[in-house]
Amino acid sequence: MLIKKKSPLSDNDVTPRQHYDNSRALISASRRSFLTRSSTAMLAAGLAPSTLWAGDKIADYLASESALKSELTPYEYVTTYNNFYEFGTAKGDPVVRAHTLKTKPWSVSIEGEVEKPGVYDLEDILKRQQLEERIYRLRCVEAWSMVVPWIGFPLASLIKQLKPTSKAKYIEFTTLYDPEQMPGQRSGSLKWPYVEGLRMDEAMNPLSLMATGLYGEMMPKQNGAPLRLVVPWKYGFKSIKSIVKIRFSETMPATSWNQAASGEYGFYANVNPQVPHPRWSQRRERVIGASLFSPKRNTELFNGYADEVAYLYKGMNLKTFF
Ligand SMILES: Nc1nc2c(c(=O)[nH]1)N[C@H]1C(S)=C(S)[C@@H](COP(=O)(O)O)O[C@H]1N2
Ligand SMILES: [Mo]
Repeated sequence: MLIKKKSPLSDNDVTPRQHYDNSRALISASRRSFLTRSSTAMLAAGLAPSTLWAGDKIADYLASESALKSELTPYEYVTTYNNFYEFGTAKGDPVVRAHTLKTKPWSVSIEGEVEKPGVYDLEDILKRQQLEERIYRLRCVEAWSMVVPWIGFPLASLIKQLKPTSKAKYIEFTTLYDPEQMPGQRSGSLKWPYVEGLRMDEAMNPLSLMATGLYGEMMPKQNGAPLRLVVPWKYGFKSIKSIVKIRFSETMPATSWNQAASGEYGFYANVNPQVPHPRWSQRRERVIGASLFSPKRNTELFNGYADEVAYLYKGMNLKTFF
């Protein structure tokens, strides 16, 4: 069933950041009832508890979210310390260079094993989604981390509307390719365009978010406007920015960092302190925005989201499938 609700964030209606705290309260209130209602409906439909959030899992997530509020990374860091190689490889490059990205109009091509392929205007996609706030930890494979209040909608909600066929086992995302707008694509720092992917059950997990904003505002360009993925239990490179194509496929997609160095960056890329990167440990993380003298944080299995996602990897060797 489609949720036909106008998105609370339209262009002429951007929440000024000084009002952020109020708007956040509103969004989270509607989100809470939304989550509760949808999970009850899924239970009523007899879906297996492993594929959805039972009531206690929602409670777990909401509890962890409220704990995260006190750890929010300041807006200034979230929007100036970025990885977005399309605009250069230094952390400070995207914020000064991403202004050349044209985010309007924006369309997303839906392809592959799906009943509703086609090129969709982002505005039309958003009209059918209920935006909500999600406060998530973001753990980069480079061993630093942030806590970001995203605005977005569950990837599962979009997938259900697009109706993948029974052959669809994976979902592949592609970033815009346009060296005029993305000057970093004139260099060979990666093979362009940037591609990422998930297994279908990972994509359907309620934590997988399509984000359109942060801190109550429209997504800044350097953070992947106008539409990016956020997968909080995986290393940051899975959370692909500025998405123009979503493809459903029977086979595992060839993803950018895995193609660039398959011994260093696996397809799964689940945050795991027990599996070191070949060139550094993953046991600890530098908290961006914290004092230089603060101790590092201990990295958690699945970035702290094990209760919500561990079932996806039951029986899999996480050292082999890193
Ligand atoms: N298209 C694209 N998406 C990308 C990247 C990139 O270089 N290009 N970098 C990834 C990495 S390594 C990280 S850690 C996150 C950083 O997101 P942020 O800048 O919003 O914190 O974006 C990910 N998504
Ligand atoms: Mo990253």
